[in-house]
Amino acid sequence: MHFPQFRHTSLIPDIAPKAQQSNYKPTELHLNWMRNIRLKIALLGDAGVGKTSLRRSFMGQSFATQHLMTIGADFSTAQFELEGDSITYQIWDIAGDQSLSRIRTQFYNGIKGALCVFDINRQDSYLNIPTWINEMWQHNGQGEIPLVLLGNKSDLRSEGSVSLESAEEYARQIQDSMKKRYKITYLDTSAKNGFNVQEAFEALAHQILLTID
Ligand SMILES: Nc1nc2c(ncn2[C@@H]2O[C@H](COP(=O)(O)OP(=O)(O)OP(=O)(O)O)[C@@H](O)[C@H]2O)c(=O)[nH]1
Ligand SMILES: [Mg+2]
Repeated sequence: MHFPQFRHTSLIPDIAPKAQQSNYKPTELHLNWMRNIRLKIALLGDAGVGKTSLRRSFMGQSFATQHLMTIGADFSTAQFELEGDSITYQIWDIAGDQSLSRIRTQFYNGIKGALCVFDINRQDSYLNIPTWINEMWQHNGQGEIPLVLLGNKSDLRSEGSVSLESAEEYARQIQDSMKKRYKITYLDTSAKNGFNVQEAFEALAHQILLTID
């Protein structure tokens, strides 16, 4: 399985030192540089839905069975390639606990997109999604920005879970309600077994790239 690599420094193309030589003429290959794109994104949703677990899974880190509540927000970076571009995500994993609601609005500033997560076995976390989306649109500084809706813990799907059809219909409703014409995707995910985790992070980057192209 391919995992994104941690990067804490900016990505500098290999040929940069060569380009500084006075007799250097760029070849066709060198002109075909990958774009290095930095994107600040947020993970949001109720406490315990699995935001930190999804982030850890995306970064190839092990699954932790206990819930270690995030305080405020966790910041990390991850680098991966998508459609010929090199993407460096700056991920703000925002605490879902309601007692932290006053401090978390500051973390939305400048984000380009968000993964909005609920637990498919907790209706309350599903019903709270509009509150999260509105809060994020209100505080990111650009209004309606791309998002991907995630129903996590799909490894525990049972009869009483939020159905795929309901969640997909809800994603369509969000899309129709927006002034901007973004596609809102819904994905079932499992941080436990990795189902759709890579796809979720890539789907968000894909949508964001469409807005900045
Ligand atoms: N079975 C299963 N359990 C999961 C999954 N994702 C997370 N969990 C469990 O759910 C609990 C909460 O996960 P976290 O990732 O800490 O949740 P969070 O959304 O970051 O919570 P806050 O930081 O408090 O906002 C932990 O016990 C995880 O092991 C999943 O996909 N499947
Ligand atoms: Mg967390």
